[in-house]
Parts: sequence; structure tokens; C-alpha cells
Amino acid sequence: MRVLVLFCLLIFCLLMLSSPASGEFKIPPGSRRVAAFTLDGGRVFISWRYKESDGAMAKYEVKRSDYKTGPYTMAGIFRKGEGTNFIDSTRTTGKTYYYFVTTPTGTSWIMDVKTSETGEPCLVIPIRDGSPCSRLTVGDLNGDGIFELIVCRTDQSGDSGPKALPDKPTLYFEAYTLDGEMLWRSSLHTGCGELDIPLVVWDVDGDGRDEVIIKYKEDGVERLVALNPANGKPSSETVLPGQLPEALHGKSVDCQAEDALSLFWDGSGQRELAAGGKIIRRDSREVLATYRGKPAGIADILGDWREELITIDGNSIRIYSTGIPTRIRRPSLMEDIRYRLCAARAAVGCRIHQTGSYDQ
Ligand SMILES: [Ca+2]
Ligand SMILES: [Ca+2]
Ligand SMILES: [Ca+2]
Repeated sequence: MRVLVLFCLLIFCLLMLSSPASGEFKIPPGSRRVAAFTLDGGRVFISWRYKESDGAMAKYEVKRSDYKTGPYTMAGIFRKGEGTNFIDSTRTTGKTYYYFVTTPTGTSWIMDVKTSETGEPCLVIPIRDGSPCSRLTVGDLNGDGIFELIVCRTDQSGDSGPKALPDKPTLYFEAYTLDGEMLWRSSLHTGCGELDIPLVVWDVDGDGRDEVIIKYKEDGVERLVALNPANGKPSSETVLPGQLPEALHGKSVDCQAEDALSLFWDGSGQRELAAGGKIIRRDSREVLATYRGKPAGIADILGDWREELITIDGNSIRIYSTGIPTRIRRPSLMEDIRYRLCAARAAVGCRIHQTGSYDQ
């Protein structure tokens, strides 16, 4: 509860940066990006998002081809009572296949997958060489419904960047697409380290693109700065009135420890646990998947309603997806305002598991 109250305080501060004309939050439309991963044995896992607006009777068609330009043949039809994912186990190892998914609204996507004997459902995104990073969050920076990653890292040397100050570390904020393209890099010179600085990614002005909001302290003055989601440049800055509660500095926010991580993974509709490099079933302790790196976030940013585990592994971000099919059909969790608030709250200063409408 304490975290929620403090987060509401921070959102109130964010609203001070909003234009008077906007005044309300908008939820980005939700990605229709298809997730396609190769599993072991040459199998292919495909999943896609079910939007609530598709309706209960929504039907999806999945077609495949050896060539991007087709011809495509039907691989599966998924009606009410079936999930929004499947495993194609009839493929030849080492070949590339193209999958075409069509929704009731006529929207379709193509994803290519090269099969292998030892595949795992994981996206690996290299980040720029430099100081290690320990924090990241997600947001839709261009309003296309597909999430981007925002990484925070610190250069303690104090000699980087055009405005470097010798006694202040340089904080870098970098944005990457899920395809690994670096969109922009922004720097901030402050006496704070990355773990001391709350950052929130939220569509403050209601234009469909999430701003990156950072609170920091400089020369004893609390400030909020909003980064333009298009280029990372500061678009507005506000000096906060008075002294905010200590918890808004980020470090002292109450939160669950990293080893209390839980996530929707296996399709049972119940959460599983992630700890010590393993994702395990809560009741039987069965190992469902393994991961590398330090967990940095959990969110439903790909495919269906199962949650991805995001880790930082050296100079790479790894996004682990389930490869387990399910017949449960649920809207993307990121369409749930309660869940989105939790995802934003997690970046204020601690890692916590998300809580949405499917949690009791
Ligand atoms: Ca986007
Ligand atoms: Ca915006
Ligand atoms: Ca997911």
C-alpha cells in the first residue's frame, strides 16, 4: 500500500508536466506483434495477442511458407475456446520458415524463424558497450503498440559526455527496439546513482507515446525532467515544490525482493516462480525453463498473456518467453490499466512482480 501511495504522489508530479489540454492517461493500443521462436528439435513456437476488442468469438488463422512472398498454406485455425499460440512440430531443422497470422480485423503479420536443434524462446538484444546497467523498463515510445526498452546505466568516471562534471557521475538513458536497434541516448549529470533515481515511462500528455520521466536531485533541488520519446532530449523540466517523501528517492521504497519474483509462464493460469536461473512450477518445483543474467523486469510485452522475463547479461538484454502452448485465451496483460500501473511502478525504484486483474 505504501508503494501505491508513493507512486500516486509521483504520478501527481508527472501531471504537473502535462499540458492542461490533455489531463488524462491513455493506454497504448497494445501490440499485435507476433512472437515466433525456435524450440529444441526444430519445433517452432508462435504466439500473438488477443485484444479484448476482437470479441469472444474471435478466430485467428496461421499460415506458413518457405518463402516470404508465399504461397502460404494453412497451419492452424484457432477459434473460441482455443488459445492464441501453437507449436509447429513438423518442420525441418536448419530451414527458415515464414508465418503469417491473420486476426478478425484483417490485420496480419509475418514472422520468420530459422529452426534449430537447440533453440530456446529468447530474444537477445545487444546494448552499447560501456558501463554495466542494472535497471531497465519498457514503454511504447512511438505509439505503434510495440514496446521498446529503456535502459539506465551509470558512468562513475565523471569524464564522459560533453557536460561532464568531475564529481558527478553521468547517467545514461538509452532506448532500444525489440529488434535491437538503438533509438537514442540521453545523459544526465547528477550526484545520484542510477538506483537512486526513480524513472517512470508513461503517456503523460495523452498523445499515445510514452514519455520517460526522471526525478533527480541537483544542488539540493528536486527536479522532474521529461524526455521526448522520439529522441530522448529533455522536453520539459519542473522544480518540485518542497521536500518530497524520502521514499520517492527510489531506494527506500518497500518492495518484494528480487527472489520473490513470480510470473505467468506455463499456461495454467497460475503464477510460477523465477529464481536462481530457473523458472519453476510453484506446486511441484518442476523446472520449466532456465535463464541467464540478472532479472530486471517481468511484463507481458510479447505474444499472448504469458509474461516475459527480462534479464541483463553483461552487455546484452535477454527477453525470455514461454515456449509452452495453452488453450487459455486472455487479452494482453498490458491492456489492463492495473497491470500497466504496476509495470510503471516497478521502475520507480524496485523490481516487483506485476499484479493485474487475473491476480486474486
Ligand atoms: Ca513502439
Ligand atoms: Ca506522450
Ligand atoms: Ca507474453
